[in-house]
Amino acid sequence: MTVSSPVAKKRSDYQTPDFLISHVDMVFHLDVVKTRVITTSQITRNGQHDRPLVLDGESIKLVSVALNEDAIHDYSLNDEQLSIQTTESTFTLCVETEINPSENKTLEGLYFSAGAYCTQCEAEGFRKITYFLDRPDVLAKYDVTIFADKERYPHLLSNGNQIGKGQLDDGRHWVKWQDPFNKPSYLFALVAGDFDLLTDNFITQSGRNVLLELYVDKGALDKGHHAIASLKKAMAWDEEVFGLEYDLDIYMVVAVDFFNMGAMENKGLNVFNSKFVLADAQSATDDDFFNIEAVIGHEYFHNWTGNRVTCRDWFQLSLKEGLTVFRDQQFSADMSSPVFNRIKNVQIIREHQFAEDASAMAHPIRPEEVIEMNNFYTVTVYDKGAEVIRMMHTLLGVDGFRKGVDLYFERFDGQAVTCDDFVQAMQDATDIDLTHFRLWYSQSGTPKVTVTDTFEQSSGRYTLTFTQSTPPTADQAQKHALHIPFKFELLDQQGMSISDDSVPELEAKMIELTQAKHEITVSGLSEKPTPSLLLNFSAPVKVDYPYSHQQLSHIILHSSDEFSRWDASQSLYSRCIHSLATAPDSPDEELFDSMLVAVSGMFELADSNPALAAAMLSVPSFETLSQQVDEIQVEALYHAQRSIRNLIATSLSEKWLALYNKQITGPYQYDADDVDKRRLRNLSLSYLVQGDSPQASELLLAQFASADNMTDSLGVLKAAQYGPVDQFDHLMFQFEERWRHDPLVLDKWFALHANMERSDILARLPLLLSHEKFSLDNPNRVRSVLGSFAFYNVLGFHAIDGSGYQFLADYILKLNSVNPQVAARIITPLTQWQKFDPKRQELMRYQLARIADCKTLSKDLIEKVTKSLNYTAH
Ligand code: B3K
Ligand code: ZN
Repeated sequence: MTVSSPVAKKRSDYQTPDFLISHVDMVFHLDVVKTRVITTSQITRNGQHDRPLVLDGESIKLVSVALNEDAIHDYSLNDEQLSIQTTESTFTLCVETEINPSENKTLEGLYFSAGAYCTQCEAEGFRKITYFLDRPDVLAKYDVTIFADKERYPHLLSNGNQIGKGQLDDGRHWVKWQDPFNKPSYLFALVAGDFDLLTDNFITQSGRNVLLELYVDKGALDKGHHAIASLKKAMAWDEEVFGLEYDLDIYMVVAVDFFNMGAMENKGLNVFNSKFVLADAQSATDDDFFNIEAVIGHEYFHNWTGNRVTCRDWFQLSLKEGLTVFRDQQFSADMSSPVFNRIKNVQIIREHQFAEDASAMAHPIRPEEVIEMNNFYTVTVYDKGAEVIRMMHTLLGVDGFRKGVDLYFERFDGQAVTCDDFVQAMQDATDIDLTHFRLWYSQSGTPKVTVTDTFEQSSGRYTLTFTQSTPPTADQAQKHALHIPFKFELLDQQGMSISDDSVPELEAKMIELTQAKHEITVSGLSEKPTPSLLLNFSAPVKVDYPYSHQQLSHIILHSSDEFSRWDASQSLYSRCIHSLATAPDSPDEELFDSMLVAVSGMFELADSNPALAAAMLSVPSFETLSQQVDEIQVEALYHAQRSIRNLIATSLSEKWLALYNKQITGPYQYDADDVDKRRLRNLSLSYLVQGDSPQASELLLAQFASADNMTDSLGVLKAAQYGPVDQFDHLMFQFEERWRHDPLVLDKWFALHANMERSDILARLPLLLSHEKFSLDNPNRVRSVLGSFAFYNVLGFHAIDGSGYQFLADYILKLNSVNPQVAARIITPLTQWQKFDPKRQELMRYQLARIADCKTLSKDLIEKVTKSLNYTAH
């Protein structure tokens, strides 16, 4: 079936704006159903032309328009634009609009939820507030005055500095804000509500005092300390590593419960999903603490990479997102374990970005065409974008990279620019030619580097051949060779890294691949070395080399790069799992034995490098394994993964028990040592339950009863998933009793249920959705039930009768009219049908077609469903 779709915007069609806006004065009269917004803009015609002023606007009521203070009526208005014909070249435009914030469930524009007003304008939400040139290359200074009832909304916030406030006789009050920095409309923010406030301060490197304010739900003040501490760390880190100092006198963060994504970097007034702010030992896991630090950092880092220098148009999104993700990754690595962080980054790429490349949504990190911009906040733009920045960091070196970033700010501070501008600055600052490298911005897909080698015993000559190719993607048939910094080393039989100063690539431990094929030769070797390839995942590519399992074990023990030791462990597990999936009746005992010997050795690392040990002792996820095969055989692959885990669990049960017992911690503290211990403890516990260890049940109950923190409580529930259903249900019941008042903890409970491997899962999901605490209006809830099920409940979602797909499709149709952005996010697993067997492909496409038939489908869903249904492999 072929369905038609709304017209896409193309990157190549970019035109400079016809008009510029230097100053905006906004007045908000807040009301839950009838908010009035009066926007007065100083506008100048950009260049010589007589085109009309065309302003964007959506889902708002136009009340009046005045040009230079005279009311006008001869404008034209449609669902998306207000068009005004004028001959003036500089003028004042006053537009009054009316909004219904409580009806706005899209959580974009101005909305009212849980008793507070809040805005979300990126990417194109400002047009749901007023008619405006809602594009990132129109930068203006904003004054904002907010009027609202004082008792219900004591805090009235917007960007910049507070410059006035007052009280009216009717119970309302007002506050006026002024942002001294030019900004695009997507960085505008307004929040009004009754919050508890946590304050702190930070002295910048130049000695300025910055007031830090964290606004949280009433009663949640104690859960804000980690976020504030993280913010201070991020501010200090950016000064130290990039020389970047905060530029306003106040930095505000507001935590809200209803939010479409993680957080938003509005100038001086970040709005956060409460999930990435609130934490205490009892209710938040170590991962939550980690994520809060990372997201607080990410939004803070945007102040320079995104706000001071922003994007010319939305196709350039990776300019700010790829760079800011790279910066938050470096920050997290510096705050905790670099190798553990690198592994996490790479897992996201392998599980999700490679899957996106293999699907109909494949796009380069700088997309070429877009229907709904919100669909392009993707793992490709963000995480592959960060990998592209990381490759430049590798090619330029730490100092070269810093010089490039310095030049970028020197040239472009206060401007809206392109990805090309960024790369040019990196090149000009270092004289390193990045012409070829730029192809990473326009070419989509996952490159594959195939490595082969030969060794001549008689002469000791060893030749390594690297061949790169990128398979065609849904959006692009033709691919070219990329500039790939490929790190590697050669290990001798003692596990030493071989050096030879006549082979510069070997000395540098890196070869820059620029053509389809490269070869290097090393002479005088007495034995064939083992190549350890793509050290630290130096490029977002797949590598193919015919490793023997002895070679993998050798790398696990000896590579000088910790990431590669982990990577080799994952290759070894993958090999076992795929071999069992393809031949379940004839297990390769020799391979399995050698894997078990390697695993056994990993326990030795638990004391000296616990973070690495924990990562190495975990087998690859189903999602990672799926990207290693051409066609996913759901049951075979899933059960093979379970069997290999069981084998590791049962064969090494004594070691797991000893490891469990060794992880002794005092009262909860979020510090690296204790985090490692809890990680190893809970990993051991889950293996003990999987291996049906006689102590398992007792350990689960004891840990559940004694845990003083959420990491250990949740560790019990996760492990209990592998044990008897009755026990799991019982623990879940107790957990719900204890935590039903806490929305963030309840999300974890919902997610655990939705992920459960059980034959009656499709009958249980409706129960979850009718739970009194479930609401389709709340994105966190939707993600925890529907998102967890679709993304991670492999057997339930992919049930061969199609019931999982149908279930998701039913709810996507419901969500379509509530929150299209969230609906378009959770449809992703259904659009990735290409790698499944023909029967499942048909079932998935059938549900997509059902969704496509909806007459009122949002642009967000039309774009994804259409692309997916029209997908043809090149
Ligand atoms: N810039 C925002 C994301 C906006 C998403 C709009 N659909 C958060 C971030 O990346 O920091
Ligand atoms: Zn971001």
